[in-house]
Amino acid sequence: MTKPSFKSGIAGSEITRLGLYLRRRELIKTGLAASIGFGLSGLLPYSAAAKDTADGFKTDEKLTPKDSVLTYNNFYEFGTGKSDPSSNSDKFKPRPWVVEVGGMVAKPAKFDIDDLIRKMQIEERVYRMRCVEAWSMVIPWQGFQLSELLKLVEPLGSAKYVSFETAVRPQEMPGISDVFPVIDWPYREGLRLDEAMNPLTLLATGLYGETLANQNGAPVRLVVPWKYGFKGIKSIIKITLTDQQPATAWNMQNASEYGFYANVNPAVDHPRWSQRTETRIGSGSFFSPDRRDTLPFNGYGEQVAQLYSGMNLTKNY
Ligand SMILES: Nc1nc2c(c(=O)[nH]1)N[C@H]1C(S)=C(S)[C@@H](COP(=O)(O)O)O[C@H]1N2
Ligand SMILES: [Mo]
Repeated sequence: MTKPSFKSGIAGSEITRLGLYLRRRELIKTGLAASIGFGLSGLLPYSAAAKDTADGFKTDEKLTPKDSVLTYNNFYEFGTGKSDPSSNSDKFKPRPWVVEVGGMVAKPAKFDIDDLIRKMQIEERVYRMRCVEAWSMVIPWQGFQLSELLKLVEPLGSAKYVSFETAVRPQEMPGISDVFPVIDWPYREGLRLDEAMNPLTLLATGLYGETLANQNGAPVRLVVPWKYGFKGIKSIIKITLTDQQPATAWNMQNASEYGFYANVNPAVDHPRWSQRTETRIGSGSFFSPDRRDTLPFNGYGEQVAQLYSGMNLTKNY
């Protein structure tokens, strides 16, 4: 790799930037990003080629600072505090890692995560993320469409839903051994098959151009930008196609507060707080928080509203 020069004027640095971007994509593909990622991120401020696009894959909204994305997390396997996942996940070993995909499919298979990353088209998606706790972020993810993985295993006509499970490793995940666990492990999630096949639905393997950190769900996690953050199950080991609506961790924990659909919906309050507005993390200040109106389907209505036509979204929250 040649050392880029930033002294060659605007045109030159733009070319360098594009070169780095393409090179970084290559590195992400070959799984080398972790080992030299710090070098790249030291060279220039991360700049995603972000534009608001008709397909919803990009947005030109300001990115949430990487530091916030890495330290303000929900990942109860490592504790319930926002800083617990970044503080307590250093023992977690995201490699080697196998994802098992089975159930109602013609070709069940076990995929080594690095084989999968080499095989799939790794893309960058800049998504707005909205947590059920009324905060939000804008994150540049790298990953591949869940639909591409599901196509490999050939879902049967009888399959209607997809269920997901997180690894359970008490030795590596200290929160699992909490005396009064909030979640009945393993953490589980589910989607309807058409939601899973929607092009917005991503399996993320990186963010900010670097291999996914443990606290963000290494080595592979779900990202569904029109749903509340808890649908984005982390550190996935198992994906199962079924004809029954899957049990989900938060619905099992408290069904009146967390539904199966969990579509971002400002018109339906959580029983204990409003969902009408959200606080954007990493922008604004304590005295003047960046508070905004929450949009139906988190602003992705154009892409996904038709999945729910005729459904009562107050009942199916
Ligand atoms: N396995 C697992 N996945 C999980 C969670 C969890 O506790 N365990 N928390 C969810 C919640 S509530 C949110 S908001 C997102 C947060 O993702 P982030 O920390 O990468 O922003 O992860 C989701 N995925
Ligand atoms: Mo969340």
